[in-house]
Amino acid sequence: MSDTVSVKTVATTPFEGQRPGTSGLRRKVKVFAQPHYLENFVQSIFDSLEGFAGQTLVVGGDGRYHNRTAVQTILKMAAANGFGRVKVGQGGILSTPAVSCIIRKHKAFGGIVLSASHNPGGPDEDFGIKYNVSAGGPAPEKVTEAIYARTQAIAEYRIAEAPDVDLDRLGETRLGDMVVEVVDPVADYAELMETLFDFPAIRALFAGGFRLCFDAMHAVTGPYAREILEGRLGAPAGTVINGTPLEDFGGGHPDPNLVHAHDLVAAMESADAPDMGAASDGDGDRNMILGRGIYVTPSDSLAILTANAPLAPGYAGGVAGVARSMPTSRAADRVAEKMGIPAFETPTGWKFFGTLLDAGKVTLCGEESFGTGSDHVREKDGLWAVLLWLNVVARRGESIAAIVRGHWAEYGRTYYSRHDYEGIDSDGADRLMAHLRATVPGLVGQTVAGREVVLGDDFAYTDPVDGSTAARQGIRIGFADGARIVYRLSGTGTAGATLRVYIERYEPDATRHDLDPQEALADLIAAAGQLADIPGHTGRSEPSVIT
Ligand code: VG1
Ligand code: CO
Repeated sequence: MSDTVSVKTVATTPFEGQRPGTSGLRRKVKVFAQPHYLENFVQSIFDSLEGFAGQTLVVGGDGRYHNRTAVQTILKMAAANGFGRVKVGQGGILSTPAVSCIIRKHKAFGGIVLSASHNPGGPDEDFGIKYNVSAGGPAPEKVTEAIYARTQAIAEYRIAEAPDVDLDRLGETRLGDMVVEVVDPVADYAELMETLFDFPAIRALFAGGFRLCFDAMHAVTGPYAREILEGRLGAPAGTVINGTPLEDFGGGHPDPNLVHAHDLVAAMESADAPDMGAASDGDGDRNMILGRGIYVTPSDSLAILTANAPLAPGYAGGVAGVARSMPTSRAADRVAEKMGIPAFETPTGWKFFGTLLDAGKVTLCGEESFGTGSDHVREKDGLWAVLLWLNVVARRGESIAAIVRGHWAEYGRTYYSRHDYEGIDSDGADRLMAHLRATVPGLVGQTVAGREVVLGDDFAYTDPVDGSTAARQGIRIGFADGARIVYRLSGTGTAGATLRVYIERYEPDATRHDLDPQEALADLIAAAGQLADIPGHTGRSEPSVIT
């Protein structure tokens, strides 16, 4: 290290429970702000990696409360640990897909994403940190487990003693021997989007009067959406609402669903509703798509985008395969079957798609939790999904509702809903899962909700590329007619437990494609509650969020 900056080695002791969940380590800000808490985790990341001396690290976050403080700490620790360069987004801001894009484009060693995604932000709310590998995706479990093991043995960390870096001024400065490069958060990402989509066709769509309302929910996608939609594609000013990132997301949950994206839902229900509505989450990797008078479930969105992706220049060569997380509906499988391409079922969390994408086995991936993405990066990507939908609408010349209904008519409709029971008691949640684990295998061959049970297990996964395994990924009940009930506990929450119940059924008959999903699934929903004794284990008779 240069003589102007000295490195301090700080003695520390382990914190309990620094095990990354579905997507990194997420805790209350007050937990992260404790002395040494963030430092221990960051040093544990570095201690678990090899060969990064002189290499580039990408750092950025969704701009939530504590983001800037954490970025400064990470910069000083990266310098003290021997990185050669850090690319950091201006203001400490980078969306999750932009981090992935920048890592790949500039062949960085890896990246650190600061986000608790869809969880609220602010001094009393949530913060998070995640490590991404050189392919641009979330670290696989063998890496996150090594990081966790290190957190349990850590005795010291290294940090440069230096003044804070000016994160608002673009360009290069030095922190000891390390270069800090403050980059435009949007530029590389926007350039990538231009290579994937038919920008002239989308520009013509907007020029012809097509109206979109994009709700950035006061989170990270505001600057990206403004530049790409209103800037490069010529959508009218005001297309992007809630477009300035705020540290507390305006007090809301930056979760793009019908419950939390209320400004968007109000716009879509108004007399003068736009043609399309969309929203993204805290860190910009989720998306919700609405048409006039229609809500596109994320599972349907994956299926429809798989069928239509070749309309976009980036996918004109075809789709190699599609992957979905286990609780995501099987709508995409039906498209894959018809297209003659493979379909994969993985555990929940984008980290499980990485090997399939790297091996070229799949082009598109998706999760029921408003996550869609492709091989262009190694994260799910909210704005990418919006642009692909715009590309499809522009090229087909049909409304979103017509595209969705046409898809159902061709492939059948998969009625789908997720019921979340948030903030329940952890012990009760564990008992509920133990009860299911013990009883569900015995249901096979029995009749439940008028259907024969053909599958009852706790999902275990073997990665078809590298052979790694993951057990206990969720209870599955499968029926002879294709219906399913799935139960799992959230791995992203920071208080108590959250039970997620996923219910689906297939309806091939086009005369029955206009039911309310809650009604269409009513018998399965009732069975799901009884089989798990949800009221008995959670004390709740109703879910807190239905999507
Ligand atoms: C949730 C979703 C999962 C998603 C994860 C991270 O996890 O269900 O599909 O990958 O969030 O998304 P869980 O364990 O709470 O069900 V994000 O947008 O928070 O990075
Ligand atoms: Co997210």
